Amino acid sequence: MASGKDDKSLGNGGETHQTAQAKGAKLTTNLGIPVSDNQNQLKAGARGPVLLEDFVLREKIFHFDHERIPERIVHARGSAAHGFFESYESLSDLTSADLFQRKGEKTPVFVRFSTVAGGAGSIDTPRDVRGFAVKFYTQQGNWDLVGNNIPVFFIQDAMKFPDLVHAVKMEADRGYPQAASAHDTFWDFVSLMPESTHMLMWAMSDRTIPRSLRMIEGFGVHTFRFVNAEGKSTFVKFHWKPKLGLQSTLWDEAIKIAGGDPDFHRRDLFESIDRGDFPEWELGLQLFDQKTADELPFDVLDATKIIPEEVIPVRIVGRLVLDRNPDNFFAETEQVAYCPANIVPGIDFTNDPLLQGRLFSYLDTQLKRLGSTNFHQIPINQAKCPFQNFQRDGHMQMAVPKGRANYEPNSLAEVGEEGGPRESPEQGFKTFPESVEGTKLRIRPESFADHYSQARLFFRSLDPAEQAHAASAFVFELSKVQLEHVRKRMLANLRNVDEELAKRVAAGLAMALPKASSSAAPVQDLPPSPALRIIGNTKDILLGRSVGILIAEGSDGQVIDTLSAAIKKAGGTPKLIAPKVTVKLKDGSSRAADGQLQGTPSVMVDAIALVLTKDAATLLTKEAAAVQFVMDAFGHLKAIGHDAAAQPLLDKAGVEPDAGIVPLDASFVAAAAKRFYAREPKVRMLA
Ligand code: HDE
Repeated sequence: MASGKDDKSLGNGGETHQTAQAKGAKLTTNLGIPVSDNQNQLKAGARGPVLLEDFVLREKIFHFDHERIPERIVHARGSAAHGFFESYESLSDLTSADLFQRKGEKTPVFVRFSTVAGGAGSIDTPRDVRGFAVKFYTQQGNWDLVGNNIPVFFIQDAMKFPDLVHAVKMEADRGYPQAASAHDTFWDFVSLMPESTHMLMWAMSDRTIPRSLRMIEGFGVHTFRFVNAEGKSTFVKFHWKPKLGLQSTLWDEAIKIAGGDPDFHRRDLFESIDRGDFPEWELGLQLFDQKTADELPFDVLDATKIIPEEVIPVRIVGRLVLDRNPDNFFAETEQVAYCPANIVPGIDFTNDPLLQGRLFSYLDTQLKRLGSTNFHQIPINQAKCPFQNFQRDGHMQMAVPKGRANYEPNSLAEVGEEGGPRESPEQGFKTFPESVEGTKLRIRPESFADHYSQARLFFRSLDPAEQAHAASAFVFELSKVQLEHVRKRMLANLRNVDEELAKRVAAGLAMALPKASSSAAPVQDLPPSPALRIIGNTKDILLGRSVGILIAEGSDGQVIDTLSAAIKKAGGTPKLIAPKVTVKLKDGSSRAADGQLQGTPSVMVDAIALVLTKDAATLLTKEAAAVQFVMDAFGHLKAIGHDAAAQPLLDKAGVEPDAGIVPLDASFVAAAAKRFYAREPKVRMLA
């Protein structure tokens, strides 16, 4: 009988066999034999051959040779953190799920964010969907809400998933591009799959180039069910709303971040938790019954569709706080095994054909990656409530079940032996008894046929600046597509979305507009949903943001300190950036910089301030990194705080005055949280 243990022993590396971190601990082999020399192999003579009997060497190299496990076929690149979910209220009228029964109840979670297409070592900022996977360790078992930062998906039926993933990943013959959808095979596939059009609109929007993982929304995507104690079912769609609001980068910025810091998001997440700025989201629910589902213009089982928040409002029911970094990346972030089929009593699936395929897939992938059916015993995957059954043995069995009872029913209790656990009709998981009947067939329902109306809804809901970014993203991606007929086919599809968009993309590609592709269902004009915008759902707060203060020899320490204090007071993080790691200030004192200019481009921060003497500003006009620092901040629509002394550098960088170019006073602190989208036409020719 396996049994769960208390919190302390789970997922936090607390109870491993290794006590290696203990101060003064002796280095040993895996079997506890003390090691006398960790520098040299056992040799026959100082310059002689190595001896086979060197079991210390053999064990060390053997273990090292097997350190890697297969990376995830998708979502390989990820970063994770521990935290908790706290319920704001009891939802017992809607669900019997234990975690939602009591106001203030805290449930431990482990959350992993990821990109989809790139390998484990790929960059953090490609244009890509972000995974948002939450494992709730509830008192009735683990519930995994394995979602994305986009509420829809590319395909409607799991049958197409391997094709989609093959198409987007590196091309089969050449092994590139890594972590990029801008290539022939991806666009070939999606242009042949009109159902992907809605998701493509999201993928080409700024949603896929987030500023921080702390500033993305999360979505369960599929329609799920809540089931209450009386067995009543309510449909539910899950939303995560970031406390810091939404914020994206600009494409040019995302590319430059990739060069400046390929670990940008991972570092940002780790450092924010490390300094106590705990990332936080609120859980929102869209709740509806069968009658409402029947009245909606789309099928709620179709994962390429949203229900606009304006149609069914999002009810906020709790918060998710990430307050602890993993102790060990491999043991936790790499070995965590999410599975949409991990569900708890009170929550249930629907017949969404994409969800149904996922329920099947994840267990397979975990077995392949983790190598044993006992992967649920790995601390990060283990339930934090008691668990017991008659499953036994298998590779890497860590539990030592006692007694004779490994089958049920049994009557061993009658002779005073342990009989083992029994099923519980009252508390056990019960599937919602939806009545189902039908002919076996392979078919897509008629109700899934409209592939363009919501793509149009999404595009028309965006702020004009976001529309321009999306149009330009299509131009960028399709300009990397060498197959002319694929570009044409995509343009033909876009004509069904929005004629203006199609024209802009065609113009950007210098192509003629082809005839619109045929549409399986008439395209409807739906009312726009402002909730889909990023601009407008951004929070202009410095909390969670950082400001780069460029200093150099002779800078005024007092100005630096006052500014830093004001930034900190507003919740932001000041970062001193200087041509050399230590700077001699005006009063002769030395100041250590947080980053050296060459290695800390302004894409690393949300706004910049120039605290320079006129001489330093003049000297820096000859330093490309300094000019680029200012030029990029301007080009990426960030606030620039300065005084008159910095003018030579501003002039060299082509900075023109606007609402975001401000003096080094309170107006800078207010401006530093914002992006100045009105500046964009001055710096960039968008489609
Ligand atoms: Fe996944 N997906 N997926 N997916 N998915 C995996 O499982 C799969 C889908 C998502 O941080 C894999 O452990 C199929 C939708 C996330 O560890 C694999 C289908 C959504 C993660 C798999 C989908 C997701 C995965 C690869 C179509 C958003 C990362 C490694 C039916 C709602 C979890 C793994 C983590 C991971 C299969 C579609 C989200 C292969 C077959 C839709 C966030 O099992």
